[in-house]
Amino acid sequence: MLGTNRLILANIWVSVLSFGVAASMALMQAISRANLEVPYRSTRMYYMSVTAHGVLMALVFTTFFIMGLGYVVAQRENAAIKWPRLQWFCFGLAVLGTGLAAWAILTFRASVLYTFYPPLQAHPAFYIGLTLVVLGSWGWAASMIASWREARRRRPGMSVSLPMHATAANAMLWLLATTGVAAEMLFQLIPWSLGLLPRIDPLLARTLFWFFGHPLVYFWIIPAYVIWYAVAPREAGGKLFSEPLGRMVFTLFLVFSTPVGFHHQFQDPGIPSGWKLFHTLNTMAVSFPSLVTAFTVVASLEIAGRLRGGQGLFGWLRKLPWGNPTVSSVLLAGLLFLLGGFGGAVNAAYTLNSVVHNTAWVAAHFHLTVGSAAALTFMGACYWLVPKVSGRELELGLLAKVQPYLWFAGMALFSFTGHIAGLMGLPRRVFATNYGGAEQAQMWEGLTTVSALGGLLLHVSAAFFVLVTVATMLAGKRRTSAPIEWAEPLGRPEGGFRQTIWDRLGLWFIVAVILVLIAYAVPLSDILGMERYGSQGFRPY
Ligand code: HAS
Ligand code: CU
Repeated sequence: MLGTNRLILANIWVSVLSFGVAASMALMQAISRANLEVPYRSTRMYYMSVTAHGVLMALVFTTFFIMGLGYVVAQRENAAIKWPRLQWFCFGLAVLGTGLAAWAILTFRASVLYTFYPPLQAHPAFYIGLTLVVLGSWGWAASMIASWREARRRRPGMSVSLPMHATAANAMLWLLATTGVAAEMLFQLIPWSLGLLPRIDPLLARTLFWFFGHPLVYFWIIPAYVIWYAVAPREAGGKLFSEPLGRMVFTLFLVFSTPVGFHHQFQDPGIPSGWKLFHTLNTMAVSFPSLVTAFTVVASLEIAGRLRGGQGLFGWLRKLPWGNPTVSSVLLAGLLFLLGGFGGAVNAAYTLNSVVHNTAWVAAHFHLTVGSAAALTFMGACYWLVPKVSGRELELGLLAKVQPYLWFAGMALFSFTGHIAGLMGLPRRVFATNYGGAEQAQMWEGLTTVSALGGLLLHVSAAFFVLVTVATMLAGKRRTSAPIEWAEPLGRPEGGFRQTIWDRLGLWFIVAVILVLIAYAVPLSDILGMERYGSQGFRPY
């Protein structure tokens, strides 16, 4: 097996196993939603399991999959990845970090949820572990940018492939975004958890966190879009409707993803509302590339349906290969994301945010976005990718076929009810959604029970996914490994597309940095200039 394929598979292994642990942790949350009285159900267990679920899903499963996919893209582009030894070292670092953080969480030393807001305090191993994961991912990002540069050198004046462009944009976005969380870790959380700093400023920490936390969501969605643009249309038998539009989309993500963090802090004091408005406007700007994506990807799928003989306004929909799990994952992920994106626009409006902030609505929103648009796409991508890089046939194909539909049904039950209960005022992250039988809580009890039922379907779906990928990697029938091919764009000139302004990622990176400075310099210096008292650490569970 090629060395790079081994590295890709190693990343997928960590990703899939973390996903498995994270999914089983959610059982506690489902039980809590249904308010079932079972032994082992306690606040301590609940907050540990929410933390494990959030950290392993949102930060570990995604990051390792994304790194694996990045190597696939770079290898396809240049026949080799940059600095393979360094990449193995970074992989080791990230695995070590994951191990440290997981140890701290699973031994009840870090029940601080995946946002790790102080003054909740975790064991230093948690913060140090996550910092190592970020350090490892920096090595990956550097390798992606170097691959992109090499591809440009090899064919001067010509565009690199769309997936390479997207991956390089994502790597740059990641380097910019993670400076925020690195600063929070190094100057605040780590010294404070070690006892070197007696107090911590929660507002500063939250601001640095969301400087990172919002671009993080685009770090997740960009690789999913790579699958939507470059894999799904081909798997469905069609063509990419417009590659130039795709190129613009990924560049715009690089520019607008970071200067928006205050849309998570609308309700925080200490940040002037004018700056919050500026972040809202940027949030509108960063939604635009997703609207373009909805158009381009659906148009590409329509081409596929028509090439397969679909007629009329909607006839092409029925002709799509709904039984191909990679394609159905993308279709279903996209359907869920339509609603998730709509919810995002609600979140981003200052006044509406005051209704939904910190309610079950938000958890419902992000299960449609990261939990569906990204996660379901990644699962579907594994069914396409793992056989190709492992040189083995997909095992348990029937489970793979049903898995996306189970996810869709589970997520629909979970999220639709979550949105409604959130509007009624059900807070997020509560141990007992019935508040011990309180009267007000009775109005959403039916909804939380349905949402727990959705959780059950999600568990079955998650188990199917883990079974299929693990069985394929371990026991799939050997075959010759197949090459990776991207969807053919409509209207590609002989020899490929020439570079345009959207290809100049270095330039756009500078624009992104300037926007970030405008969005953050004044409010951050205000925060630092205020009289600050800070808080001691709390470990309630
Ligand atoms: Fe969000 C909170 C605003 C997108 C993730 N978001 C969160 C949190 C997470 C998250 C994890 O403004 C919770 C953080 C926490 O723990 O506190 N979000 C937005 C907006 C967008 C958005 C405006 N979010 C995402 C994406 C995420 C994600 C993407 C992860 C991957 N979000 C917010 C705000 C908050 C927030 C506030 C704070 C709330 C609070 O108060 O705490 C937009 O980017 C969305 C644009 C998307 C669209 C949809 C386009 C539709 C497409 C589908 C095409 C269909 C296809 C299918 C392909 C406009 C592209 C075709 C099928 C056929 C059958 C034909
Ligand atoms: Cu955000």
